[in-house]
Amino acid sequence: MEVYVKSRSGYPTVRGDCPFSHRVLLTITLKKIPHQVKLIDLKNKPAWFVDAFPKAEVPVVHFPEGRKEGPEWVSGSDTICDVLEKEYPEPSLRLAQGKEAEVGSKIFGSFVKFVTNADPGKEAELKDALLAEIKSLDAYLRQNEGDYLGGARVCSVDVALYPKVKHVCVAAEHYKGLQLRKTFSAMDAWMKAFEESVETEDTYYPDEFIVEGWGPKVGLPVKL
Ligand SMILES: N[C@@H](CCC(=O)N[C@@H](CS)C(=O)NCC(=O)O)C(=O)O
Repeated sequence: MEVYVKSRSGYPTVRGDCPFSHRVLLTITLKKIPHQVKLIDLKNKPAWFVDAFPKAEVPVVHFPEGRKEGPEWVSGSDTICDVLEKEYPEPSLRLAQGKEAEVGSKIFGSFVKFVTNADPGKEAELKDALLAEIKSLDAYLRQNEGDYLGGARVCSVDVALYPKVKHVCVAAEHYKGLQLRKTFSAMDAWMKAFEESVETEDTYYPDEFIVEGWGPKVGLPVKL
């Protein structure tokens, strides 16, 4: 299986900072699925990629000949992770309880609105909206038993949310001066557990990649 992910901004041969690609790589790594990583430079997309995928977004996965279901290209992290869960059910990343399904689901959208805001009159309102979402995640984790959103074992919601929350924490500190991990300690403990037990060299990228990636978008409303 080939996995196409974002390269580092300005470094086409280095794996980059896309939270959706990160989610797929985490899923593949947890499930120990044999794969090859291929990089796409989003500033210089190959013609075949743009022709094949109208949205021209990563991640994209290519299942080769020899797969039981046949060769196939699959795009979109939701669809990719659903297919991987079905075809590689062990270890299971299915939700443990169900109540964790929607936890933190509005954080990334609130963050994008805040970090790309160009209107000083809206700054406080957008900051408060993001803080309210983070506070709600922190409160959930505080009353939760176990290191992860569904309890003792990591599930697909942790794997989808952690990469986004990492972006939020790193970029909000660098560009907006918010120290979210220091303020929200239950969220910080969840992130530390994830970093120590789930993240590996094959999935990790340094904070500076995130800072570089968001730089051109800060204060510049963009459709993501
Ligand atoms: N809904 C998609 C979103 C993927 C996405 O937005 N990827 C970004 C990189 S982080 C992308 O490829 N953007 C295209 C571009 O920047 O041209 C998914 O879940 O996979």
